[in-house]
Amino acid sequence: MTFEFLAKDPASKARAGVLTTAHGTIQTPIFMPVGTAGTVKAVHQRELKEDVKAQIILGNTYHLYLRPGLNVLEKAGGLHKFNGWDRPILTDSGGYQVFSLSGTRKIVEEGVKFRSHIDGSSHLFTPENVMDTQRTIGADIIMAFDECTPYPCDYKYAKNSMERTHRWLQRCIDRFDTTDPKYGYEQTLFPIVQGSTYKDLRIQSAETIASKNRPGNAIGGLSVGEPAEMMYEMTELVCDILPADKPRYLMGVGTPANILENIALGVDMFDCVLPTRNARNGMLFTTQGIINIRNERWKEDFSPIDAELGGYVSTFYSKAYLRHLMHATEMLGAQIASVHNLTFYLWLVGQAREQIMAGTFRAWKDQMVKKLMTRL
Ligand code: PRF
Repeated sequence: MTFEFLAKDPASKARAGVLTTAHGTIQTPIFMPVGTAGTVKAVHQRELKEDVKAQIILGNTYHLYLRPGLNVLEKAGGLHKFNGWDRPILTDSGGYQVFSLSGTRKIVEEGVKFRSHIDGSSHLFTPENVMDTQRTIGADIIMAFDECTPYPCDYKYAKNSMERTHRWLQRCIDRFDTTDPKYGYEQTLFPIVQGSTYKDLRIQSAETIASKNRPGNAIGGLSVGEPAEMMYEMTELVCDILPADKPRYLMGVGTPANILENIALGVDMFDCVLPTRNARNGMLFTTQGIINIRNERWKEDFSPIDAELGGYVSTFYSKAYLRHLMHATEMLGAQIASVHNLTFYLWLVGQAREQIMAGTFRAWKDQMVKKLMTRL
């Protein structure tokens, strides 16, 4: 994997680049739609390519390991072959889902013992077997096995957890570097910075992660309930330490405003369930601001969902029709809303990239943040 640095905004720390993987290139900054169980919920692959213009999607180790399971994925020839997505894929390690989803779990030095949220069966994730699992899934970018601390988190717990995450990282690296890809193309391992909201821990973690000298780095443990200003403070601190010539991925972030603010601090890659999850509840992100399509206000509004955004679903379908579908709990409602929100997110990072290339990002960002977070 290579990262070509193309431009830096003069008035912020925003950067534009190109990431090249075995399944194609990614123009950064980028948003990656979340496809937890090998599918971006309610959006099929052709729409992802042609309407959303997604360049890379996420998969999840925890979900894919439990269902359909490694035997099926291996027989399919990996996730790309299984789900028909031939562009880049990134898999999260399960180091987050195991904490947020599984019922009972126990952290030991060896790894995490947990029960499946599907059938209650017992499992153990270790740094080693999580690397092996991600080799079997076959994602282009795979993530280290970490612990995402909750917020708030006391200092002592955050420190112990971070130190364990660092020990786990070394075990991930040792395993990854002594195993081969299963399907003949290169995979890349990203380590993850932790350290909760403590500056000294974040500095220590960023320095440790930077010293591993991997082709890309991630920032975890943020957007877990802390105030946005605190997240930005941590992101800036960490970005200033992580190498400038490698991509930086901020995990699980966020709102359109969060994304623009973090781009301004030097982040290149984002993922979040927000555009798809909120779409299913009727919350739409548009070029004019945020709307709840279920509101009475849109009952007889036959204008396009978002004429300025363009794209097929956002211009073809009206607000009134989408409102009706949502109220009738028709599946098409969730589909249209999901494609729309993802199209908006990809449009937003594409605009950010153009503004960075033109050297005008900072001023554009400041006015966009206000506009996008207006509730209509
Ligand atoms: N670690 C991993 N995945 C994650 C996170 C993390 O800290 C977050 C935090 N926002 C989202 N997804 N492995």
